Amino acid sequence: MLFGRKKKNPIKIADKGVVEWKYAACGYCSTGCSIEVGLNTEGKAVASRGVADADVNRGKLCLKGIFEHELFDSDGRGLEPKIREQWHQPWQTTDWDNALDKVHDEIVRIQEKHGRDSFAIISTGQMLTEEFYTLGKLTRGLIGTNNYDGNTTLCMASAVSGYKRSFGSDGPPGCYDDFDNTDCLIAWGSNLPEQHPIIYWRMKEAQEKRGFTLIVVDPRVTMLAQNADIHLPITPGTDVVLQNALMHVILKEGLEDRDYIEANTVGIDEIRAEVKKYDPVTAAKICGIDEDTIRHVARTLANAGAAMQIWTMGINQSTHGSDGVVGINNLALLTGNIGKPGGTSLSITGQCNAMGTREWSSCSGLPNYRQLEVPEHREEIAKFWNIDPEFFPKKRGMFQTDIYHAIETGQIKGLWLIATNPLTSLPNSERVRKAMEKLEFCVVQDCYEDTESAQYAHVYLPAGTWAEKEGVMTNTERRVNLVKPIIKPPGQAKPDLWIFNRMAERFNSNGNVSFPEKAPDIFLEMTKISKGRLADISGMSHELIEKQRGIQWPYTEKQLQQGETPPSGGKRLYTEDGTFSYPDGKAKLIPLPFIDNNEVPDDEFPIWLNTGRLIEHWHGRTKTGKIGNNNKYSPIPFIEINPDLSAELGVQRGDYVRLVSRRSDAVVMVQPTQRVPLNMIFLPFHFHDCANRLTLGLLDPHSRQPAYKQSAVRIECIADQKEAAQLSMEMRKF
Ligand SMILES: Nc1nc2c(c(=O)[nH]1)N[C@H]1C(S)=C(S)[C@@H](COP(=O)(O)OP(=O)(O)OC[C@H]3O[C@@H](n4cnc5c(=O)[nH]c(N)nc54)[C@H](O)[C@@H]3O)O[C@H]1N2
Ligand SMILES: Nc1nc2c(c(=O)[nH]1)N[C@H]1C(S)=C(S)[C@@H](COP(=O)(O)OP(=O)(O)OC[C@H]3O[C@@H](n4cnc5c(=O)[nH]c(N)nc54)[C@H](O)[C@@H]3O)O[C@H]1N2
Ligand code: SF4
Ligand SMILES: [Mo]
Repeated sequence: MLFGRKKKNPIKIADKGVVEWKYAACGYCSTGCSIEVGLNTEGKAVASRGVADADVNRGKLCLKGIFEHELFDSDGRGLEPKIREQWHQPWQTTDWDNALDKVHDEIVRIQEKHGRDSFAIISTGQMLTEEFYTLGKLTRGLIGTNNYDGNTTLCMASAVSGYKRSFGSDGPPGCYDDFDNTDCLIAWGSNLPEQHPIIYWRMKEAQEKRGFTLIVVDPRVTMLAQNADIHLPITPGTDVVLQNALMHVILKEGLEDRDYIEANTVGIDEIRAEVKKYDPVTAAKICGIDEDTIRHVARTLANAGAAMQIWTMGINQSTHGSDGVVGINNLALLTGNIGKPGGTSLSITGQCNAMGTREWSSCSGLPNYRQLEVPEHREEIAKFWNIDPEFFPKKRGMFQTDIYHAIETGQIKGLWLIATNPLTSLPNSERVRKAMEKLEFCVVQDCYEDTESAQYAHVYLPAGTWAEKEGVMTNTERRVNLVKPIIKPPGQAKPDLWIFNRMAERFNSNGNVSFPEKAPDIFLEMTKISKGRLADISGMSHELIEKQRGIQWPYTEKQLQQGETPPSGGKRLYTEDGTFSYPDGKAKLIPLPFIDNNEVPDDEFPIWLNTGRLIEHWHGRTKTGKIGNNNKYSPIPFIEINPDLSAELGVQRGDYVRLVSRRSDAVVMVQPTQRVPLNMIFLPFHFHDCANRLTLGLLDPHSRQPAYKQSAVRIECIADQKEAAQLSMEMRKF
């Protein structure tokens, strides 16, 4: 009997009539894939493909990258600036000069009346680095508000804070090549196959070649967990307890790397004292992982030739987010796994340029990891920008999450939102809504005009997106890659850089501060102030970056002059003894006492609400909700629910239920699956007026990042399913 095809019909790929391919780095996630977009004879973008000689993705793209060209003419793009006196009035279209003058005048009015810091600016991880740098110069150098932060507080703040506490500076020390060299990988709270599909592919390929042990810590049975040698379905929010218990076993059994600890760290005695309290028997009761497994994992990690740890939002988005990162770093330092091939502590970042904003936006400090708190840093940058150093604040201002509380109290009166959509992405959205209504003035700068947050704006500025602009982005492994302008922004929309430069003219009437117009010139300026810094990019240029399909920092002028081919310079950080960023060159081992301070399920709200993402969608779906081939996989808000729980409730696949938390409620469809335990549901946060109506979002004390992954809800059945379907439709209105 014959199996398979009777006739050999080769798969035919439709000819899209591409006459030219143009280069860019993908604008979705932080993996940093190199893309080529195909244009037809009319100059319309009709196809995307992976770049074969790019080290990151080696020709591959995921579901989002492959349809990325469809973004350019998707629905809802902003085509002209808009203005209105009150947020609830109808919009009037206007010209750029009028819109920008209005924004300038309102910033000046509010600052004069209520003080410099009463106007806040919230940016993003989704612009190009030259844009971040320019916005930073405008905000820190001319506007002068200290309440300037990014949506990265919702995302990477705990990683930044944890790296700074452990190593003295931010900056992920590892790279994807570590997968090819490791003997053991622990993934903490990371759904790599769905959220970073191409990093996953790199990891999987390396694992199949070399067969290292994969350990996954996640309360859900994600696809990564299904592939793991050991899956630790941890009790939500207790990773620090597990980390302390692993350290307990390592130190008790003498498995630590004494030479490494001696040469590179301080604080071993304090760690020893703290982790004594976390014997596996005690820890098991809190974190839900049995004592034998804890011992086995500790031994596997410590005995591996090289062991690496990666993590994402399961760690960062917690009241112990920063501590969880320090815990990972502690484990890496104790076992001598930093700066060596296959031995690292690598934060998998989120947005395409989450790293670029950390390095260059001046959100929490000054360019290239300089700090407002350090007088020499203020002097250096003030001199370079030609401003008075006294104009800089002497310590960082509010985090994004605190800015909203300050709007509630009336301390902040005006807001400029750039490429972020807090109505969908901040926790407790009803509270955010009330804050937005209180603002005297709000300007939204977004490539789509139909975002939830634009409802509360007085001025809307239509921006270009992704490859309608030019500039660089930095990925998870510190690789700087280039985006080239493939197509012009639609209608009157303008690149964000153009918008910042026009705004700068209005604040820079004496012309003292220079604002170069073109991205390559701005990049050149950045290379100059990067010299000798951790993120030294002085050997890079746009041309070289494109030629190499991305270069990892540091890549210095000296390396360039010596003819060293990139990216050899910057694969790993802290490769030599004593090179950590603290003045003594040593990393800190920091004890982590655990205090259970989350919202936890109780009689009234008995179910854990875990929120996160799906492979096909991007955050608030402003982009993927408009692309048929992405949206069709999950057009409706739904929950993953354990089949035993849905049976107990008497609901079936496709039924709608109401979720109720102490904040509010939401209507969602039921999808029974064994991926979640009996006492937990998982709700993707991609839908408007849904997940974040329910979340509490308690803040981490160090990073001010919200605990999106731990809230308590109850599930109510709905008698009228038709009405429920209607309500659920409302949630995908935007
Ligand atoms: N398709 C797609 N890809 C994306 C994005 C997107 O929106 N769509 N967004 C990008 C961005 S900005 C980010 S930040 C990343 C996020 O990437 P990930 O962090 O990988 O994604 P999430 O789904 O937010 O959460 C990851 C996992 O954390 C687990 N988790 C929940 N609570 C805990 C806990 O207490 N402990 C542990 N150990 N784990 C826990 C969840 O069960 C979930 O499986 O993805 C990036 N990539
Ligand atoms: N419940 C829950 N909530 C979460 C999370 C979670 O796991 N659970 N994750 C959090 C995390 S990690 C993140 S990163 C945030 C993301 O939260 P947001 O920052 O709100 O996410 P986006 O929806 O990507 O918003 C980006 C906005 O920028 C616009 N945009 C895109 N490109 C450009 C551009 O080039 N220029 C301009 N001007 N605009 C552009 C988009 O249209 C969109 O409106 O959500 C957070 N919220
Ligand atoms: S893995 Fe990330 S960077 Fe690569 S194509 Fe997909 S969304 Fe883009
Ligand atoms: Mo994120």
